[in-house]
Amino acid sequence: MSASVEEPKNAQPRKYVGFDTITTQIENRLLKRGFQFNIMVVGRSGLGKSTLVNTLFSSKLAQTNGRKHTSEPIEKTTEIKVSSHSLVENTVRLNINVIDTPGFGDQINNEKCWEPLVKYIKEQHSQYLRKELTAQRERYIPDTRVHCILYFLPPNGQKLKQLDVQAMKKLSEIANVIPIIAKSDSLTIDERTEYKKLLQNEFIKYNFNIYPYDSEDLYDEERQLNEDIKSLIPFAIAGSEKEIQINGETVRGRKTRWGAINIEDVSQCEFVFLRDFLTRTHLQDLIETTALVHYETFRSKQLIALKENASNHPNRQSAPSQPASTQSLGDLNGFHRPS
Ligand SMILES: Nc1nc2c(ncn2[C@@H]2O[C@H](COP(=O)(O)OP(=O)(O)OP(=O)(O)O)[C@@H](O)[C@H]2O)c(=O)[nH]1
Ligand SMILES: [Mg+2]
Repeated sequence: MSASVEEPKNAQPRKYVGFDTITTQIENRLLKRGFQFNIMVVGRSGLGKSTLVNTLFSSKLAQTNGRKHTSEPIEKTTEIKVSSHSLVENTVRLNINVIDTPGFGDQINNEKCWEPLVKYIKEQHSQYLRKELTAQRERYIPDTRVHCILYFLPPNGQKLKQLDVQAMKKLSEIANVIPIIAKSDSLTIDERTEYKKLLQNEFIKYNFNIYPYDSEDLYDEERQLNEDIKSLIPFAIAGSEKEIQINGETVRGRKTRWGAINIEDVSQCEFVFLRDFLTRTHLQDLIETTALVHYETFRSKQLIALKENASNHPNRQSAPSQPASTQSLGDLNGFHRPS
C-alpha cells in the first residue's frame, strides 16, 4: 500500500506543548474568569461590621455597588445584605461579595440568634449542590458559598460570653471562621496584647476549629506561615468610613479628641495584615478549604440522607413519571438536617 494519506498540515503543534504549560493554561483561565470570594461579617451590634465592609477594599475598588461616597451614612443593619465589589490587581480580577449581617444582641431573647446565618450558609451550599447534580450542569457554577466569616469580638478585655462561644462554635463547624478584635483603637498596645493572649487561650479552652487548619499536605513554608498567622489571630483592627488629614496627608482613619489613628499604619492597628491575609496570602486557600472541607462535609451528609430516604421509600424511586434523581433533588430545596 502506498503511503498516500497525507499528514494534515497542522498535525504537529508549532510551539512546544508540555506538561509545564498546563499551569499556564489554568492560570490564564483563572485570570480570565477571575476569583470569586465571599466574606461574611458577624458579631454583636455596633461593633463596626458595616464600617469594616466599607473600609476593607475601599482604596482598591474598581467597581462596587456599596456606598458611593464617604458622606453616605452607615445605617444599622437589620437584614442580611450582600454587596458586590470588584478589584483588579496585576491583571487579576477579584470579585468580592460581602455579606453584612444584623448584629447580635438587639433582641430580648438572643438565644440562637446565629441560626439565620447558619441557614444562609447552608442554603448557599445547597444551591451549589443542586446545580452540580442537575443532568446538564453549567460549566461554571456561580459560587455563593461563604468562604470566610469575620467574627467580631468586643474590645473589652474580658473572657468570651456564652453567646459568642455558641455562635463561634456553630459557625466554625460549617465555615472558615476568623475572629477579630473590633474597635481596637480603644485599647492600648499592652491591653491589646493581653486581650489577644486571653482570647487565644479561650479558643483552645472551647476547642474551636479556627482557620487556618493543620493539614499533612502543607509544605514547611506554608506551615510556618500558618503558625505566624495563628499567633496574630484574632487580628486587632479598626475601621473607618472616613478619610482624615494626618500631617497634610489624606488617610483612612479615625480622629478623636485624644489624637488620630491611621488604620493603614501597621504600627497602630492590624487592619493591613487582615486585608493581606484575605486577599493575598490565604485567598486561594480559603476558597479551596470551603470547597474541600466544609462544602464536602455538607455534600456527603446530604447525599447519604437522600440515599437513606430513597431506600426507606422505595416506591417513590420507581415512580415512572419522575426519575428518582429529580425527585431527590427536589428534597434539597429544604436541605436535610441529618441528626
Ligand atoms: N472607635 C471606633 N469606632 C468604630 C469603629 N468602627 C466603627 N465604629 C463606629 O461604631 C458605630 C457602629 O458602627 P457600624 O459599622 O454601624 O456597626 P455594626 O456592627 O454594623 O452595627 P449593626 O449594624 O447594628 O450590627 C459607628 O458610629 C462607627 O463609626 C472602630 O474601629 N473604632
Ligand atoms: Mg451593620
